[in-house]
Amino acid sequence: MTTIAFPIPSTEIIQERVAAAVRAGLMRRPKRLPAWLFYDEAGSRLFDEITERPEYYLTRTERGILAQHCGAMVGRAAGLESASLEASNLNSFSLDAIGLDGISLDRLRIVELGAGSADKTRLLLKAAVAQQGTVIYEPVDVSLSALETAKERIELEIPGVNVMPRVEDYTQGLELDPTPAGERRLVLYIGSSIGNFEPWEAECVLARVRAGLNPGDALLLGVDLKKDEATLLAAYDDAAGVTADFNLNMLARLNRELGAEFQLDAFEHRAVWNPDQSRMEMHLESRVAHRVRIDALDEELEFEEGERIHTENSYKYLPGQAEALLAASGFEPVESWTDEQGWFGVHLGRVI
Ligand code: AVI
Repeated sequence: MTTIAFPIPSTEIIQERVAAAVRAGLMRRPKRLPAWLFYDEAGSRLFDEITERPEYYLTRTERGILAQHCGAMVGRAAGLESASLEASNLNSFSLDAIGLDGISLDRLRIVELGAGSADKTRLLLKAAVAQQGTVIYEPVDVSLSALETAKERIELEIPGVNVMPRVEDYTQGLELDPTPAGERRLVLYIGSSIGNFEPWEAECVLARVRAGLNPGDALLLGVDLKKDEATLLAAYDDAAGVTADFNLNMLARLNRELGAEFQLDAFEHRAVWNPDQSRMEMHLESRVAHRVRIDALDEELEFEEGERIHTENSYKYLPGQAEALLAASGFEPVESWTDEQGWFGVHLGRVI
């Protein structure tokens, strides 16, 4: 596999980062831990399971929007004007069927932030293949194994896709090769991961991505939208308890990697809607007053009964906020798509 690799931290450095994050987050009040700690191997598997839970509407809603509009999305990203789109009554990946003779589109190269695990990415890749015959797909991820799996699966499933993985931490920006004349990049940042950043961080991440792109390139951004509280609470506290396991896995990870002695049943998963900040929050709440030793830090932590560790924020955007975020980070908002209920938004922005 040809993989473009940038210096990725070794296991020791990752463990030092985990230790530093725990020292900074748990030796203060209120206690908190960063959400990136969720995604070790077990946590990534649990997250995949969450996306299949009936209460977790995000994945299937975004998939529905992409299924309906992927042809329009790749067409617009390649330079098709909305007027031509309307005239063609374009949907799905039926570009080849609508007679685009005479309309010259640039070739697209598709970059994805995070190794696209799912059928959501496939929809866009298939639409690009239908539009231009073949497509180069550059998934960007810090995990080489996630990229290897993505390459094997996608090349097998979709003839015409050439996967060129990049091992890189996209939150620090992108170092992409120059594209030939007549080719543009479409960067996918779907799945609503942008919602896990604080608003100012989200703007920094997108601005860094923007800095690695050229005029005419585009970004497709998926954001979860604000909706009724009951729907949100259920999505982050599913009846089968998968989200609870995902949250508690953070403590299990600290047991594995730092020799911590967390008793998982001493903590309870809490999902909370914060209306002032328009975000879902996840916490781990101590059921009893107790102490926990962390070997690697040579520290003993004290928990009061009911004391919480804040583990995640998931921002739910208001109408217009995603477009404002795109504009603030250097993209011109081009078009937005949503579902019938207005639960999720997919937004296309272009580098100007
Ligand atoms: C990855 N991210 C978009 C998920 C979310 O909904 O914020 C993570 C997650 N947390 C709990 N369930 C899923």
